[in-house]
Amino acid sequence: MTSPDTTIDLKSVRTTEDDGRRGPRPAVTARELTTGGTGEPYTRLTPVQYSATLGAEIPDIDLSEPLDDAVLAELRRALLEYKVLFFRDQHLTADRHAAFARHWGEPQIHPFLPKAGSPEVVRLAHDADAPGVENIWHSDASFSATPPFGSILRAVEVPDIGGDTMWADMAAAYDGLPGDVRARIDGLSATHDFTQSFGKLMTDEQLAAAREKNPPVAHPVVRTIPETGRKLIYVNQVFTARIDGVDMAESAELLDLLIDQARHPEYQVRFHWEPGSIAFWDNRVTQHYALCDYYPRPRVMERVTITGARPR
Ligand SMILES: O=C(O)CCC(=O)C(=O)O
Repeated sequence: MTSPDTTIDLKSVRTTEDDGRRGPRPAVTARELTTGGTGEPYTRLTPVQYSATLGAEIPDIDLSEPLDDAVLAELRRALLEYKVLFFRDQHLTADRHAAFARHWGEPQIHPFLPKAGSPEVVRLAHDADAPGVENIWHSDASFSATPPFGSILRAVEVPDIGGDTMWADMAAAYDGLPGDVRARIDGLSATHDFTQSFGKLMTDEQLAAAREKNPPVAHPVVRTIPETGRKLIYVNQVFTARIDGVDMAESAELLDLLIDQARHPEYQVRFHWEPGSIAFWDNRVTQHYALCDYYPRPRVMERVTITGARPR
């Protein structure tokens, strides 16, 4: 007896939301992925796009020099379009780094992370004695009532191999959610809390003092970027403790599903650092993950975050 032909017809794989190919978690269905930019041309910058929906390098710019209003306006537009901007060969001092950040708003003082001299510059230094810990998807300081609008990270010392950082576009991820999941999460809020991350490294006394100044805060699960009107998934593995108003099982199920979206490579960009590299990300719409594949070699970064508004 001959065996039946088990070849499948790839045309039968539709780009519908009802895609049962890969089990219970939504997979990325085939659709056109774009940055969502306006299409308006750039006249002062020449962004070089890295990935389908996010990430662009901005060549031919010197961030140590004063920047005129037209360049700043195009940088702002590029940040909204590409969500993370990369710059090479900048070699800024910490002061000039903070001065560049001030173009976009007031630097936010991080309540817990070590500083590099000035209170607005966070220093993330890792080596054999202090292994990297940023290899988990997150957006910076979402435990704050007004989380940073943006973060500007500068490579101070980078390993020759490894130590890349990845970003995920949570607006593209929201767009890719099945309609029934979007219907479930629209209008929900979630509690964000530093206790489950930074809090674990504190003494009881430190924790009590830190909680007083940084109480748990509720943010919408679906956040909207006012400038673009784009909706995005605004929960992350590091700081989101629970979805409010549903039972713990449903909260865990939804958080698991939503946090998982950052892990789809279709929504990601990856950046390899060189001495003098800078990344400037929109901390509202992206999450990031710093690979810890360089241990025990040293890697030193400095970061300035820019105060944001209350998420809506
Ligand atoms: O060191 C990196 O590449 C990213 C650091 C990070 O996760 C952060 O600044 O929040």
